[in-house]
Amino acid sequence: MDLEAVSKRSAFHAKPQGLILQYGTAGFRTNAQHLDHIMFRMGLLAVLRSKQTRSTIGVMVTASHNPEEDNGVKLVDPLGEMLAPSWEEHATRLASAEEQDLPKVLAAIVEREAVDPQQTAFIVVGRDTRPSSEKLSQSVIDGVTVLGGQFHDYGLLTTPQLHYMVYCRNSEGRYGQATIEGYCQKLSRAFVELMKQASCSGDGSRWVKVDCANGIGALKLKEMEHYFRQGLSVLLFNDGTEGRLNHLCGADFVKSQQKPPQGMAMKPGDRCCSFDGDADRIVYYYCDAAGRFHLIDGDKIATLISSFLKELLLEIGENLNIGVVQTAYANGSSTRYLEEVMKVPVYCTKTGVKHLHHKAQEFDIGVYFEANGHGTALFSEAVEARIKRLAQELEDEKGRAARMLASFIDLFNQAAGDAISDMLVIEAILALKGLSVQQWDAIYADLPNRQLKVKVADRRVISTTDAERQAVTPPGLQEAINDLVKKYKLARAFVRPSGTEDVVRVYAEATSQESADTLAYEVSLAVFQLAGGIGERPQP
Ligand code: G16
Repeated sequence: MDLEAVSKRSAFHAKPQGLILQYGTAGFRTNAQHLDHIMFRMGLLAVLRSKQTRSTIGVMVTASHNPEEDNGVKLVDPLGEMLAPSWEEHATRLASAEEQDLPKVLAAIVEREAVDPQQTAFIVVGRDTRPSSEKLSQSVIDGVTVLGGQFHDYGLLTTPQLHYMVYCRNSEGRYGQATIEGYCQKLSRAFVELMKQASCSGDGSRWVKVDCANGIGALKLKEMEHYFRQGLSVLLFNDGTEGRLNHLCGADFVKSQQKPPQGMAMKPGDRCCSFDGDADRIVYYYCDAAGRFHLIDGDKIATLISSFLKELLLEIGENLNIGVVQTAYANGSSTRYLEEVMKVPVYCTKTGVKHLHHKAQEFDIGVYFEANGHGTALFSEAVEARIKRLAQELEDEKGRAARMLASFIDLFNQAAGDAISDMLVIEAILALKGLSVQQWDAIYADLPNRQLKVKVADRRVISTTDAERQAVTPPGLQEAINDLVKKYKLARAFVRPSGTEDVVRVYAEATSQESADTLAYEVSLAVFQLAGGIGERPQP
């Protein structure tokens, strides 16, 4: 490894003195102007990770739900998963090294991880539609090539498509073909197969309205729709031809504001959904006859999916162990419904798909969703093989259920939460069960809730425990939250520093919207006062 060449090349991607960024919930994220050196260095790190694992590693340039002027980067590990935690630490160290220390930090990672410098490296790169993404992905490639790595640049991709490509390449094609064509065909074939089984919807008359957040999801749906048109038509809104990315639209806006995106024509009862900026999250919604907006978030998606999978297993006669994984943001009603009515074990992890994904891998079938609509279902290799065998062997109703489950296994993107794949899964389940969006929504009633953001000087002053449900520091904050929560019936609240934005997030839940709103405001004020709030004080 020619560390001198790295130093020379790095001068073209010089780190601004003193700028320290951390590998957060989903990689590095900040204003795109500050990211050139990070991109170059993540190209370097991807090469080391690829050499160490002797596998293809992915690098995705995106800031997902963040505003258009931000950008970000994350590395994708061999099975399409998020980067291993010990390597996140290397990433932060590498990103923080001043120019003159870069060779030393690289050499330390090589030694610590026993990287064989002679080993070849292969990196795949993808990017979202942000104006800054193309140039930043070139900086990644610069980092890859200076360390002698080979690469394939997929150009514009959704984040989950890049995860899929990495998984395909490292499974020697067992998971699928590592091309856009392969992705479209695998998912569409499974979807169309399922729609043939739906009595009233296999005739091509089914449609759904999709808000694409003015992002990559629009391009990729347009590219893919002819593959599945037989089963579903998609009417695209916020497709990027006019508005700004994630501005007043997209899954994050709809979930956090609990209102429809701008730019979508919604009639009462229309089934609508929103993707986020890189199409790894999805939420559904509709308006009732009185014009009232109803949100169907990741918790209800998890409930629909896990109950349907359970029904299929019952029909096949297979007793497999299904678990659902959520985070502290999961609505209390969803957890109660899953545990008490559906009798499915529910686990809570820290925010971040990486945490949920690993927990979900512990089950035969693990369904994980964050309330914000980020999630998927995972099937163990043994379960996948068994179901696919049963699909061929069994006859009658049992065989039909096994074949449907086999198709669902192919339809889920098991590398990462994927808005396109999840939308097709949801549409297939609704069609097969003959459920309207209102009937789905009525499975249980969400507890009213509110999410707010508070600006503080340094959000790292807040640390948490118990899957982020309790604040450990600063002193007195958790006691203050406890006292506030006590004032309301069946209420709960927590705070945590965001890993993707420079804010502290506040969540409150109560039996009425008014109580949830007031509690969220009061907790925000406590954060502002005890954790060094800056700027405008939270307003009621
Ligand atoms: C990312 C992560 C999600 C997480 C979200 C918000 O989503 O992949 O798991 O829920 O950030 O994280 P935080 O609250 O720490 O800011 P995305 O869609 O932006 O990639």
